[in-house]
Amino acid sequence: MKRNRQQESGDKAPKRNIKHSTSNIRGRTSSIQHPTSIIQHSSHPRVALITGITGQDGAYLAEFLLNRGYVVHGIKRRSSLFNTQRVDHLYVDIHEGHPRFFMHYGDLTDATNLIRIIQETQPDEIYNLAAQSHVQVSFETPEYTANADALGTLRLLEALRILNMTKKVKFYQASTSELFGKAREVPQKETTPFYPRSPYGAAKLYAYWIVVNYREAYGIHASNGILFNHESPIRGETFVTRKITRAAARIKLGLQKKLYLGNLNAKRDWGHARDFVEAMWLMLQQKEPDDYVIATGEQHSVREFVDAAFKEIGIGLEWKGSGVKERGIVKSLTQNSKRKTQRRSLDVIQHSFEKGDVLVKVDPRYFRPTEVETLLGDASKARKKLGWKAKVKFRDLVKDMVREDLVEAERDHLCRTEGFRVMKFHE
Ligand code: NDP
Ligand code: GDR
Repeated sequence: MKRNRQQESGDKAPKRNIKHSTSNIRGRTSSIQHPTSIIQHSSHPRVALITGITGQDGAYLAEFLLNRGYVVHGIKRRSSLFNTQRVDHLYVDIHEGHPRFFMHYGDLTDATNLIRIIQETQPDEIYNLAAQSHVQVSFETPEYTANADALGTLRLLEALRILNMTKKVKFYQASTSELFGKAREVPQKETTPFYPRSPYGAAKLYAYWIVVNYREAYGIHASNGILFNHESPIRGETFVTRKITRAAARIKLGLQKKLYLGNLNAKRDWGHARDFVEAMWLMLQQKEPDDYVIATGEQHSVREFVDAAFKEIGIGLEWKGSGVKERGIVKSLTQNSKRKTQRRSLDVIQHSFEKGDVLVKVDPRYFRPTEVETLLGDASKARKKLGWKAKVKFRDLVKDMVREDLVEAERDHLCRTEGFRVMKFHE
């Protein structure tokens, strides 16, 4: 049986709400266990296999399924550093309880390993969330993106055929609003024609159609969730929303001077990841497989997101200039900007900005070779057939993200002032 440092030391990761798991869990160990260990402890709960378990959606979905009594297996990639921070709070030491959460090393580019994991775990439901998911990065790594995002999906579906599991397993594919790309109609729904605008979008287009094809050809219960952007406090730091909320928090505490962004005019339909993972599960509980748009139906620009995030920390911005010369300037400072932080030692921080200072600038490095300018989803089918509706509103999403990033910034500030090293992340 594989053992990890956590099992050897008996160090059990604290149970906590995933909302709070973003900031304080860096460096926790992983929880790789051999699947035979579950057979001894479980009666007959449903078994889910999640690819991309270490990502934003993987973490929320794992928590969601565990709360419903599932045994959850996740596939994680080998990495030179621990990459399980988002799910460490779900770990239960095998010596201290009856774990229902297990992770296996694997990769969507490795077919034999996927076949073995599916054979060993015998899932009832597979959620294929793993992907090179960054649109801009897909222009730098188009071949790898196609391999993982397009062929990776094919490998999983083929594994089901090879293992003769096409009738046993329900399959969820993480499809995306990026399929609509240069959108042909507003709002976008299941029948809107696709027009992807990036190697990522094109790879996901293949994945979408191969899922439809395997459903029709082999009768697999396979569904595409065409999800619009969804965010959270554990969103990857290089996606625009988290980049903004992190920067707002760090600027407030004097850890960062400015925020550099690309296309401020881009418009997205932003929801909360916690809401969206429920829709994934609902799709697999239906009698028949199908494809669904999942969205909030509300749209905002990147500029509006910046405004909302800075408002949360008490800074009113005004925008001057246009194109690459556009900048966000401090127009007003409200009581919020002086709001007490959680730690008294931070209350004495002197702001390093004042009215008239430029806090946001445009850097053309973040422009994309082809851009998706505007996306807005119509999720009426999901509402009607799945009974699903987004609960978290835009303002609450921004609030949630800024609040958690403030906690993280406070910790960094404290470490720095006490002489400890703070990680410097570069985009
Ligand atoms: P993340 O980028 O946060 O997570 C992606 C996950 O995939 C990570 O666990 C990553 O591992 C893993 N992964 C990447 N490449 C491979 C590979 N070759 N083999 C195995 N695992 C791999 O994405 P999200 O959680 O935000 O999104 C989940 C899925 O939903 C993705 O497929 C994404 O494309 C799609 N999607 C996301 C939307 C969103 O707004 N969040 C909207 C629509 C679709 P590691 O941690 O090691 O990097
Ligand atoms: P997106 O998300 O491309 O929609 O893909 P992202 O947050 O990266 O970009 C959204 C929009 O913001 C603009 N933008 C910037 N983006 C980033 N990352 N960094 C910047 O500095 C910046 N400035 C402006 C972008 O140009 C874009 O228009 C996400 C991913 O989660 C995909 O996996 C998923 O499929 C889609 O959402 C739906």
